[in-house]
Amino acid sequence: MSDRTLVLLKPDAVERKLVGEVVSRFEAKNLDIVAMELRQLDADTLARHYEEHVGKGFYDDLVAFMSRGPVVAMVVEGPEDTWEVVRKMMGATNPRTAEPGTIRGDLGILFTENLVHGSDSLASAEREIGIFFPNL
Ligand code: RTP
Ligand code: MG
Repeated sequence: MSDRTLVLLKPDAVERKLVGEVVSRFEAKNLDIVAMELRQLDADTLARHYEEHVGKGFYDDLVAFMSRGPVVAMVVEGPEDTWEVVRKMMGATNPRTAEPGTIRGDLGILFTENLVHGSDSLASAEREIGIFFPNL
């Protein structure tokens, strides 16, 4: 059974021209990209996407960062547990402590500017795909 998750290549990844590098890693892992679009996010979309973080101390900085330029929104598909496979490839939230070999561990340094988002559960994946690609 195939299984999908939402990935966002954050504005820092686009600015630093790391889109190809990150997409290559997902392709090398033999995951399928079933949707992909460059998109400027607005405050409403971010409030839906990051609903569990609305009102937290870091939320305004997160929104400012996530809307400072376009993101690449993607739906990635694999055979099973795709959200978990992608999160493993992304590494820990803080790039400074993310393991080498992971996207964040290899390519990032700053906490907020951690290059990539991946859904954190199957339920989150379904919810987030519905926000970004409601017609899938
Ligand atoms: P994401 O949702 O972006 O994939 O990241 P994540 O699951 O690894 O981390 P999450 O806890 O969902 O946090 C979302 C983003 O908010 C920023 N953050 N800052 N200052 C802080 O304490 C703090 N905590 C989280 C990070 O940029 C994180 O990616
Ligand atoms: Mg998260």
